[in-house]
Amino acid sequence: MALAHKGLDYKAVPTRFLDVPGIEDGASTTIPVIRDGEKVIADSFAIALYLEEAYPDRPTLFGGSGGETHARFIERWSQLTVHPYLGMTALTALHGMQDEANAAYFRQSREVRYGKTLEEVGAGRDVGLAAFRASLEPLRSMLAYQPWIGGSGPLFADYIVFGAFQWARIATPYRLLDDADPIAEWLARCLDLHASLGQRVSAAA
Ligand SMILES: N[C@@H](CCC(=O)N[C@@H](CS)C(=O)NCC(=O)O)C(=O)O
Repeated sequence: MALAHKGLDYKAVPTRFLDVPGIEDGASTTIPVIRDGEKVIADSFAIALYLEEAYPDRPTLFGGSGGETHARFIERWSQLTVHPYLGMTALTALHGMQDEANAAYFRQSREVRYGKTLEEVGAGRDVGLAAFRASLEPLRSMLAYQPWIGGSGPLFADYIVFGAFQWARIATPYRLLDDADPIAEWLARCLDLHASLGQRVSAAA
């Protein structure tokens, strides 16, 4: 979304978990990683900061230095509040999408991270749904003031949270939000951005 926002051409390389350590001579233990000429950058936020600095004449991803620091708050909120529950809904489905070797790696690494089996993690999703929806209230009530986290148009902060929901959307059909929820409407707007880029990956059935 950040690359599309900047209007940059790119080639995407889908990568399996076990292939991540081999990317760009071991540049990172996680994806995304981008190469731009001689530059290799890992981590979504670092990539967005790099794009902002390298392509200042393209549409801004942050709207200035205050936007960069505020976006870090959104990123921390997304990772610490939004991601854990989305992971709970999506883990077993993500496991089911892997080949044998990647499934074994995914199970082992995630079970260590969560301290439970994947099935035990997933079993908490119905019980946790109402609390998850309530935890999104700051975003929901913000949408009564402005259509995007970025204000009148989307910024990287929108893509951070959208990316988390997109991860769940392509993994599981589990209904995270009520259709009438303003957050569901905002997600639909995100899916329409940049020639409906987000819709090029189908929702899980
Ligand atoms: N905060 C990082 C998180 C990246 C991340 O966790 N990536 C996962 C996949 S989406 C990964 O590469 N995991 C590798 C592994 O589990 O071995 C970012 O946004 O770039």
